[in-house]
Amino acid sequence: MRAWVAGAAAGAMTALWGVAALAQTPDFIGQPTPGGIDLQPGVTSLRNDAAFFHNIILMPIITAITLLVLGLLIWICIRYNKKANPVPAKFTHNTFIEVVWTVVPVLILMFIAIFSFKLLFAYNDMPKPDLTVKATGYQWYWGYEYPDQKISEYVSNVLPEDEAKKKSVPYLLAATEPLVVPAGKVVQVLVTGGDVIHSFTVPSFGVIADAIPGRVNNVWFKVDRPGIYYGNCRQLCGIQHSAMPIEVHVLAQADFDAWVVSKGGSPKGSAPVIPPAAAPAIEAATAAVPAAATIAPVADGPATATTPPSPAPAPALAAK
Ligand SMILES: [Cu+2]
Repeated sequence: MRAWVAGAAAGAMTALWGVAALAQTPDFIGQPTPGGIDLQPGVTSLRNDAAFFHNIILMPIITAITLLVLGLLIWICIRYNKKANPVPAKFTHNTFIEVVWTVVPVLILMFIAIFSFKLLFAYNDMPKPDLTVKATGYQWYWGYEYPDQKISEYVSNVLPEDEAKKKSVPYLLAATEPLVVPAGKVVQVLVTGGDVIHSFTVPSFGVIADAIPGRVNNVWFKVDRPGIYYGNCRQLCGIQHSAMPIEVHVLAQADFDAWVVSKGGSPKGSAPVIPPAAAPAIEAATAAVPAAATIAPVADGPATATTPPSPAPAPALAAK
């Protein structure tokens, strides 16, 4: 019996991983893959640790327990039904089996706790941040502010469908203004809400934090690979909840500094301050990532940067 259960568990898990592996190729990085059933590929070490915890620790345990219980149910239905077992046994206790079904779950939970607590501490132990960004969720857009770079809050709306199509970027994931961060640096995001509870989530970073009015939560990430990564609001926050994308551009430090200047801010940190007449550098920065046309309307940079978050409805809402 035991061999049968173990065999069934192993077979089912092999099939599951096989399907997952098939669906995994070719995965998009930083956004969902159509038809994909596995987690998005991660680009931070925390996210990879979390994926390991889910895929290697939790999933096999969950699968094995589910199959074991299913096997026991089937066995009892067949072996101990009225026809197969007309005279049932009269005993009600079995000390050995009661100890086993108490101790084994405790051991399983302790095993899970080792990995779970390690991961929790890793998320909690933020290294000294190189950059702090404040992300505020509003109905229904995000506001991003860079207090140390003196970039006041700017609005990031959902990119309207026709524009997304024109730029060949994913609709409902692409934003009018991205959150821009430097590659290889520890970025701290202070997350809060301006009206109702939202949630700042970027799956490929392994980052999720509730954006609660009157409270600041913080998350951190460090992405070495420059590129564009998408997330969205993960807290049902009203009728346009689905139109709150988070588009993150990870740029090389020099390109990030150029972007800061284009936003009317002053870059700090290791890289030298770029003089205002650095337009070619800014252009190079915006050309560095695909679809970077959304990064910065350079010409009106400072004016846009100082625009306060207006209660004006998102374009998607206005279009309706
Ligand atoms: Cu929201």
